[in-house]
Amino acid sequence: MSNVLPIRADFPPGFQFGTATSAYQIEGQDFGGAGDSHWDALARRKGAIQDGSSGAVACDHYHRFGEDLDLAAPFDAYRFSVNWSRVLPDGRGPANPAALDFYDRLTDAILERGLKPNLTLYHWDIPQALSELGGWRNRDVAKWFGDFTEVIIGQIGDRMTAVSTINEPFCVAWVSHMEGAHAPGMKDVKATAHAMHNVLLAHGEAMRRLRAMGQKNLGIVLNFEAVQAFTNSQADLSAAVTRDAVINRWFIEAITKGRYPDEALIGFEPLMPENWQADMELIQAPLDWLGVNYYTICRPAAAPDLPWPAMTLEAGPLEKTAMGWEVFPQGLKETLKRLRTDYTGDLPLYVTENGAAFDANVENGRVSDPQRTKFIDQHMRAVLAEIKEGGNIKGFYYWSLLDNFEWSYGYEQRFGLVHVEYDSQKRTPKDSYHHLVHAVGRSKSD
Ligand code: IFM
Repeated sequence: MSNVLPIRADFPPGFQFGTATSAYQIEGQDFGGAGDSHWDALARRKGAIQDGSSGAVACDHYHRFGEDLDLAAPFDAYRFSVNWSRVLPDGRGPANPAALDFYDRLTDAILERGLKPNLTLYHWDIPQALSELGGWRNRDVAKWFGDFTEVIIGQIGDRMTAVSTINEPFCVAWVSHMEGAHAPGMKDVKATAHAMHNVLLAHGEAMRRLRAMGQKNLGIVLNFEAVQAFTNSQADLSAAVTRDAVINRWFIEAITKGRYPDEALIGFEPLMPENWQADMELIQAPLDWLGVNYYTICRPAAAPDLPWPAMTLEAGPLEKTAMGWEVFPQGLKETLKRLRTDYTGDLPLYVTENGAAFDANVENGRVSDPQRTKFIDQHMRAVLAEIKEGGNIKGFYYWSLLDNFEWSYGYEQRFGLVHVEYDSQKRTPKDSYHHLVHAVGRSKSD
């Protein structure tokens, strides 16, 4: 096989290659005594999930994790999450022994394959019992999440290489409470303002508990997008500034500078939880690393008739993935550079998610997906360009190891390096998987 991707030797020594997954998207909520999560509740709402599906079975990873980890094994690290509603089916109170046992066995299986476990504590599966108490809108979520953190870290923390608190707080807060696209499916600016703050408060509280437990190598995973105004009109340019403040600046600015951007506070200030300023010290807890998820570019256009933030996101001219997301690798380079120069300096950064959905079927035992390989190539080169300019980028994780439950898109969008045929649960590594293993897999080029 010839090399079509940058190879391990192109990256600095010790650079970590990995794949990423999340619990609700692959495990199968029906198994092992998991409680109802707010995604189960949303999936019961007619029309909420495009193909009417849920995470009930997903990739049946609960039973098939050995086979899946064999597929992850050629890389250095494996990023996965623990499902809050599996560990604490009612959100609080007694832990589910089957869940603790499952994550114990999963951890050992990761280690047995020589993979470094990179654990995400929260990847969107808050128990429905807590969602009914207000979920991320309720300030108590910080205590609930802190307690959950202690339970699961007490069980598997001793074997983790790295731990992050929350995956993509922007999606937890904004996409879920403002756009209504994710559970709990709300469209309410006050709920969003509270969630935007409480998700950071919960991060800060979890960091405090993790440090107190002596857990090492702690981070958070934020998602960023390139932002370009749809046109050069003053109104669109100003919509772009607002969008940038909400998606790209809100979380990192709170964590590294202890403040929220004025351009976002304009919309949120009157609705923020009382005395939010007093929480900024906890939120600013120092990180050991930052996870960066990057997929695409967005193009805000002013829409003065809509309520704040009074904008729509328009399609641009670039090549698109099956999600309709434009392919813009330069944005990854710019994001990493901006983080270095404006926020994180020399802090280690990991690209914890980058990937693309493209549709490709199994034909004669093979899945041909050249667009995905090209996408990976372009984004790996963007990382290399930033490293060359002095960026302290320590790793690159492809999203995702497997095709899986893509939230409100159900099973219709396929991000995996490995194709999953959901009826039979048969896994077929795609061509992109073979290319990536060939380029950076441990057995071939270490
Ligand atoms: O599938 C999601 C993942 O759960 C979080 N980051 C983006 C991915 C693709 O949409």
